[in-house]
Amino acid sequence: MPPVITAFRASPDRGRGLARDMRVRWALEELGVPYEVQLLDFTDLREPPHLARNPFGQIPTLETDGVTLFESGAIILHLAETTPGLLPFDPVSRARAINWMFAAVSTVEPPILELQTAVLLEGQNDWTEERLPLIRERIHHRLAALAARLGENPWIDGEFSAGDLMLVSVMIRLRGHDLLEPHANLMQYIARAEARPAFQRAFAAQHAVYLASVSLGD
Ligand code: GTB
Repeated sequence: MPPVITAFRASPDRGRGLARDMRVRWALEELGVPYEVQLLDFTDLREPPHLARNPFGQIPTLETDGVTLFESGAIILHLAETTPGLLPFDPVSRARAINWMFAAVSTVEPPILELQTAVLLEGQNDWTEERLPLIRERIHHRLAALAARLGENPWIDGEFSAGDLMLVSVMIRLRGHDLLEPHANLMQYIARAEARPAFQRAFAAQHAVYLASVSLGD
């Protein structure tokens, strides 16, 4: 049986590839693993069948070969460890690629999420105006460090790996915030990743789900 992932039936990002099923779909496409998608409504997230998959009631999850996982990083690490294609075989290079996966979710992504929370969920508060420059500064520091390390290399550490997949997945959420623009090499890095056929297939698949939800009047 193919792996099954969960995703929103009607993603609030309107099919822009910002929900985290996108990164899992991308990894599966890179690895050439066929998969199925179980679409969930927001009400399904809090129901026992989904809470059994993820106690926090979030997407994405992965069910494969008797294991059920949540956390996009853990899912992609598991996929990359069980199917060759996203992690180098050499143990040192492999450890470094995994290092970048963790850097993406625990060092680069948190201030980006803070920005999205401040703008989308807490934008009505009178302190938002004061807080935004501080958050933007934190993101700027992370991006500057990443840009310096990337330099003119095509990928962050050798061949394209799950580390690049995760880094790009967190940075694409910065579109429209003018924070990537000072770093031409990061913009090129993201464009290079998005041009990959696997990214394109994953993007098209999640976008098709959104279009179907709109045509059903969701
Ligand atoms: N750390 C977990 C992981 O990496 O898998 C976080 C998972 C997560 O936040 N999932 C979100 C979710 O299920 C969807 S992706 N939220 C429902 C809930 O918590 O009740 C987050 C997301 C949502 C919306 C947009 N958007 O509209 O742009 C982008 C991203």
